[in-house]
Amino acid sequence: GGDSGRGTSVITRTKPQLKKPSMYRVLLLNDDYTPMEFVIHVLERFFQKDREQATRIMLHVHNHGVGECGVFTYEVAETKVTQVMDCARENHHPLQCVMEKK
Ligand code: TYC
Repeated sequence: GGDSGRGTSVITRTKPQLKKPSMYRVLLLNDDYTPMEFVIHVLERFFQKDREQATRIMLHVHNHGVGECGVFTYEVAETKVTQVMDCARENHHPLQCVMEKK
């Protein structure tokens, strides 16, 4: 801040903000009821996976309880979670999708 001669200026930030955005993992959680084919469809539609990648991720979630769909900035991750949860609810499946800071 400018000092007009009486020593009243404040310290202003001069360092340029070049921080990388925080990244968030989007995860699918296993359950006993959502059809495997529906999970594969979700991975293809919302995470741009091909059939082979989608099948591998779905089976990982099925066998381990949780698995990563992708890593995104906060707003993109939040949008993916909402899209998956809305799609699951519309189709009456209990599929759960969450995000976590990396
Ligand atoms: N466990 C489910 C079944 O046996 C399949 C499934 C996989 C469900 C991944 C959710 O995130 C999930 N039909």
